[in-house]
Amino acid sequence: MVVSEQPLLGQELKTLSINTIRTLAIDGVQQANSGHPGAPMGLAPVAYSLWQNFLRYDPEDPTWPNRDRFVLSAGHASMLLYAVLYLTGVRGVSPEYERLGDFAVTLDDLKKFRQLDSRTPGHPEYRMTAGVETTTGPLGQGIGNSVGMAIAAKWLGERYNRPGFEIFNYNIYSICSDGDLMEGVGSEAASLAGHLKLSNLCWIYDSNHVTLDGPAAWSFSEDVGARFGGYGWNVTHVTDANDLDALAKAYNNFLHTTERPTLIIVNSHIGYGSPHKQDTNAAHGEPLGEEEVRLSKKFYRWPEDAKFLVPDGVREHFQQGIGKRGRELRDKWAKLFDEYGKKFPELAEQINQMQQRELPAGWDKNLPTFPADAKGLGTRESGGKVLNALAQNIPWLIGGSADLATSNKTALKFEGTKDFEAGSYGGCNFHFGIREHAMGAALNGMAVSKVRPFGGTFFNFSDYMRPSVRLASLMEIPVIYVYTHDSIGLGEDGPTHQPIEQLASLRAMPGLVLLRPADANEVVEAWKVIIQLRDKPAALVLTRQAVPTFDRSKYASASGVSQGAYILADAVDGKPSVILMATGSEVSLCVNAYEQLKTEGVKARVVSMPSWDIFEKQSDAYKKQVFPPEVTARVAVEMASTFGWSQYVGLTGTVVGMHRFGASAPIKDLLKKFGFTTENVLAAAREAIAKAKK
Ligand SMILES: Cc1ncc(C[n+]2csc(CCOP(=O)(O)OP(=O)(O)O)c2C)c(N)n1
Ligand SMILES: [Mg+2]
Repeated sequence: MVVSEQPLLGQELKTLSINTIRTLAIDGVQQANSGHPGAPMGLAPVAYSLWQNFLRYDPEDPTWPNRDRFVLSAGHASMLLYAVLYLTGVRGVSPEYERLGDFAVTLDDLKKFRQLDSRTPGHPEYRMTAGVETTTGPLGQGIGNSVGMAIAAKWLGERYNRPGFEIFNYNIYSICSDGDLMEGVGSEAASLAGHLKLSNLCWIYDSNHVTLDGPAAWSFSEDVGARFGGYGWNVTHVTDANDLDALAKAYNNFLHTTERPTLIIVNSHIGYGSPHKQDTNAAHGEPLGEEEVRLSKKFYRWPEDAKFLVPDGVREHFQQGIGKRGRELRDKWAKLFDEYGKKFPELAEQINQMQQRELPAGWDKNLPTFPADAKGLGTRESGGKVLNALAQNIPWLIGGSADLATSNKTALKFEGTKDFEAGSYGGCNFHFGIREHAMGAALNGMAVSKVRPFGGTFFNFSDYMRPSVRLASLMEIPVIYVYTHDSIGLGEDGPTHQPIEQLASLRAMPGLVLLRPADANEVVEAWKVIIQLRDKPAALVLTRQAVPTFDRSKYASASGVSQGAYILADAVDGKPSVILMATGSEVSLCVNAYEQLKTEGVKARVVSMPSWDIFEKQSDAYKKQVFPPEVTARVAVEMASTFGWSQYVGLTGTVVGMHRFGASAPIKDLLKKFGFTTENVLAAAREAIAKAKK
């Protein structure tokens, strides 16, 4: 290697810019004394070429709806993104998606990498830093999200573009690492993207032959190109990450590819410029150390002692490139959208509402109400009816199922509905296939694209997508999960399909709104709550089996659902000697027990409790009204793990729940075996009353 004695001199602006990204990453990690410098050092030219010469993105407005999306799926390389956001001068945005005057990332933020309350957290976080399109870090999720973004872009284009008015034609780029491609969710997502022929999607695979523990060859030896070829992707190679011409050729190749997503396999050297690490392939998820920082900077012909150095001309260089191109593109688009608004006011209005996460006027018209019916219907059935009514009113409420639409009742069936499929992207019915995890990741990508996505599967298989649900909660995005077959009540499919601990575990997830309605009219109310959420994902947990539709002239209105828990039936004087509480299908057992107790002159109260998390947000006064502290005789009934119920039944209360996995049998046998009968609830109630009297 040739090392000049004259730092910075003679470097072309592009080299200078690339080395600025590298050294900012090095210094940020070193200062934080934690993080991954190696990947940004290797990938700097890849990001530089993309942002400076290809990305259709205006740093002045990171919320421009038709911007190209950049997803750093290898979230551990976050300093790469932060350095680029700083150097390109991306503007700040408020959590309400309003543009701010300040910058998304300042030099000061780079110095505060990984510090409390900084805008440069360890891994990129959506809503925390403008320009971060989605939260990444858990490998595989970012590329999974990118598929959802590509889906949304195709859908928006087909739904809203008109001849001469290409309002949506943006592309999605994602940098991914060995880890991203090893993770199952990445494979599911790639398979789905290939199937859907998402030509607007480009993954840039950083093939650096190393992972955290050592050489990638220790655990990864497949032919990635052949694999993606098999998925139906366009696969191209760049043999040296530092070859800007080859990178440009590859990006152009992507731009000219139709009917297939593109994978660009880039061979790179992790920690490029840091001779020590390169030679040893040593562990790299740590700062370089002062000595190696110097050596690397020497290699880049950088002043060895300079820290966070941004040479004159670098930021201006980015302004001349992406800044100028982006501004022109956005200006042109703004004029086009103005014209579009005049010609197609209704469509423009929809786009604007979507961008603000507003609901169209009349979103709740024609919602069904269900008459009292002792036999009733499965909440999945009523759920499907409400969903269909809502989707008719909200054109961007779109989604599907992981191959269980018939069971989940998530298919949209009103006049004019179509499937979303390869080559025909305007449909509202999505077929995610048996890929729950990729569905979860794609739903997140769709949600950050501002459509309102829903996805269904059996409740038990929420486990298969849980990492994506968790990220939706962390990102505060309003994804909707329709989980049916919510208990042992699903019957014959048996314990492999019967959820037990899923309610408890999802209730433990911060920010997720979970609703398990008791009857058809609670389903209507639950959907009303969910559809009005703007910054929270929601899980709607529904039965397979029929549940009675309560007579609301006799019992309280289902509107109580909006408070999370409400008194459905009460003692005449409002002073019960026992409280029976339940969610979902078990509420009717409590109602039966209540009616029986009433005939015996025992004063009971039934609390229907579809959502713990919503109830927890109510005032103390309301909570005490529902659960008066002096009433200690309490019984909870839920066909699930009892974990957590003690906070409502108290130390002396009883929980009729599941303490083991279920079994394969007809529902009536299961209910009997596991004690979900009116008799058993009655016995528990009597016992609770007796205990409280002692
Ligand atoms: C799901 C998940 N598992 C584990 C990790 C921890 N982790 C961070 S980076 C990394 C692997 C790094 O290898 P690679 O993906 O090739 O990235 P590179 O180091 O080459 O940039 C791991 C295991 C993670 N971020 N996400
Ligand atoms: Mg690697």
